[in-house]
Amino acid sequence: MVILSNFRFSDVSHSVKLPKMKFYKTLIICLLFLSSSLSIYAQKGHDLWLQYAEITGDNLKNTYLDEIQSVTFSSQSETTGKAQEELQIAWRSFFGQELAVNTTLQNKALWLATEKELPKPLQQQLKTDFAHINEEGFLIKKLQFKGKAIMLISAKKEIGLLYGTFRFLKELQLHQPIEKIAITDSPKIQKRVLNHWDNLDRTVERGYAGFSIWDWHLLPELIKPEYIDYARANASVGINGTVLTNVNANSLVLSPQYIEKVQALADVFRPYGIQVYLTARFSSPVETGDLETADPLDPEVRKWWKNKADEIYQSIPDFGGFLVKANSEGQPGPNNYGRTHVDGANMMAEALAPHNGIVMWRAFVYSEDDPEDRAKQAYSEFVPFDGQFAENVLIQVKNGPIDFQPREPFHPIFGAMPDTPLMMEFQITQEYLGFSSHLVYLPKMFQETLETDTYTAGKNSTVAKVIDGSLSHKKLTGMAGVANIGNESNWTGHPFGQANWYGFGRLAWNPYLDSRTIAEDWLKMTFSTDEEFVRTVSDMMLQSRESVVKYMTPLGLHHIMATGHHYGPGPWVSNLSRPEWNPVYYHKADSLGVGFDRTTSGSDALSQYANPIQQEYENPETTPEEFLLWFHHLPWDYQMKNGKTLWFNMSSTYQEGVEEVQKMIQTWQGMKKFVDEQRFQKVSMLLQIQLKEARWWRDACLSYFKQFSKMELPENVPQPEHNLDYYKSLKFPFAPGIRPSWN
Ligand code: GCV
Repeated sequence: MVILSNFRFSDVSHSVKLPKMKFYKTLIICLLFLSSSLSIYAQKGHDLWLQYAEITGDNLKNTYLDEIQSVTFSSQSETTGKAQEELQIAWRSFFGQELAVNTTLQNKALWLATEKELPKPLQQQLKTDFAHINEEGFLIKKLQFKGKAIMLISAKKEIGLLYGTFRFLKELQLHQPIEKIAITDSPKIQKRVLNHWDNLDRTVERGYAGFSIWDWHLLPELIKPEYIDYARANASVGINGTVLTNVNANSLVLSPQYIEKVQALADVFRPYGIQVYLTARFSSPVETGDLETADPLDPEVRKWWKNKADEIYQSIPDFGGFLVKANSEGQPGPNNYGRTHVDGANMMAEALAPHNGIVMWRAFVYSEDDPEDRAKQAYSEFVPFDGQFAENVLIQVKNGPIDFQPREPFHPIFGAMPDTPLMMEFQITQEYLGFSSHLVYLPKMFQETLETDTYTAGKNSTVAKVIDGSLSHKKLTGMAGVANIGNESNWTGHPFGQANWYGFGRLAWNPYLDSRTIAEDWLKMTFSTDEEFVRTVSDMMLQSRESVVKYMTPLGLHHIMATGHHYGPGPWVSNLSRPEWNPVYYHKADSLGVGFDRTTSGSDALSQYANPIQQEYENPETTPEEFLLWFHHLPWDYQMKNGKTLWFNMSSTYQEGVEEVQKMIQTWQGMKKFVDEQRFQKVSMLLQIQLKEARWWRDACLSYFKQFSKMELPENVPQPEHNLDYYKSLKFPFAPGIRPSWN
């Protein structure tokens, strides 16, 4: 896109020799046409939900322009400068004009002022509003001040003014009548962080949208405009932190050479209220060659981390802290020295504490040497440490106990560590949900986890309450999302992948939001405010998550994806060195039935949940059917609630999933008039890939499981296109997102 927009007619015409002029003229005209149309369309994708589409309705446009005739800033900071820039970007795009900036407040002005900058009487008048917001919150209010009609955006801090500005602009994007714009809002979670699994060579682990957006080689000198757009997009939904590097960490990022590069990014993000964090490889003191051990109780090691933290803070005074994957999937950690997670996390916490930095210590641990059900291991390892972590440690827990599956029950750690701040980790990148070629609206899934009752402190102890700290009065709170962003011109590959980034941000700000509202807002800002379009496409988005569960892992099946890259089905895989990496470990299909018995007669993972979950799920008849095979091993002819067999239900659910994708295709075709050609075509083509892959999933899984069930497919389910050997033979050595060493 950048190349095309820099393309100049004169550059080409001079280099063309006369005899070939006609041919080249045609070529150039074609190229120009292509370049202009491509850059317009690519721009739409690049602009995400900040399209600021022209406001055309005369009434609406005139009211907005009449009510807001200028803007006045009481504070002049880098952050309010960004608010000003954003207002101008929006005004030009909405109305084709600049918004006048006045130093003195005029009638019909937008006024940005922090609480302290407001005149005393106004502070007094708004006392109750200010009492309701926190340090990052804001209020937007229409009021009369000294005979002037004012639209006030106020906050305790400058960052609140920027968030308020983005919210105000969102209201305009949603075509909200100006008299209805009255908002008081604050984030309910403190650390709202993207986790980039980006490597220093710019590959992205589980990344499906191209290479990393961080151009390490050219940093710190080259600051790409994309970095600013990234910051704008994040700030617009309230994301206030970014972990730049992969949790499978490289200690090089802690070297002075890289700290300088990180500093350059931190400088770009700071005015947008975004802190940078790094992943810290536990063995760094050894790998840098400085020490012979990384034992967290060794005084030299502790000093090493302290010095490292001091060094980073010298360059980046608002550095956020470290994210650590320790003793997990081959990463080094305190266990290597006979020490515990508490020893490791607290050592780093001690180094960061004087600078107000935090440690996000991951609870994603399981071991090949532990014969225990993998779903139980993290709980068994972490819950006994409840209350022992330092104050500036957040334990980062994945939403479910296995690994970002299309559907998992909530992680039993939520609610089980009342004396430890727990941070949610969602995966926005679709490692197990069709990569960036499947349209799957994830906020629906995130909401499902957040609103689930853990019952750990009686009824209504939802996961959201654990995360926002309200269940057990936590001071430090957080939510992380593994980013789905890459250097694709539209950031996420699939145009609908943007909704997952957007939705993550909205839920991190307020984990009680309804995913339908989020989808509707996103559609209006990204595509069109047309009612028919928004209703139809939001229905499709909300259904999409259930569809992927149906055609990949219905009824509680899980982790039956192909090896390594996790692309496509692989329920037959049984030859991997670690038992819990093999799909057969999870479905346990045999002639007697299918599913993982996690009740008292099996692994007893259920005992990690509170009652009534334990009691209800102990019995297959009272277990929600979407989790049936997660908790039970049942005969193929087990009778389900609809009176049909398990095999019948499994097969028809796979088929339903495929049919739902067909329906999505039809729905999308009907939306052509609302969407620009480029995005319309891209989504259409991707939906065809999704359909092909949904059929592949259905056919491969049913062919495989049929060997055990020995039962016929229901009439409405077509016979698989190929035999099982064919599906088993498929290999994808170059599927994206894979760690080279796992290939
Ligand atoms: C970054 C899963 C993924 C890995 C990922 C790991 C984690 O196992 O497949 O790629 O590693 O989760 O979350 O640490």
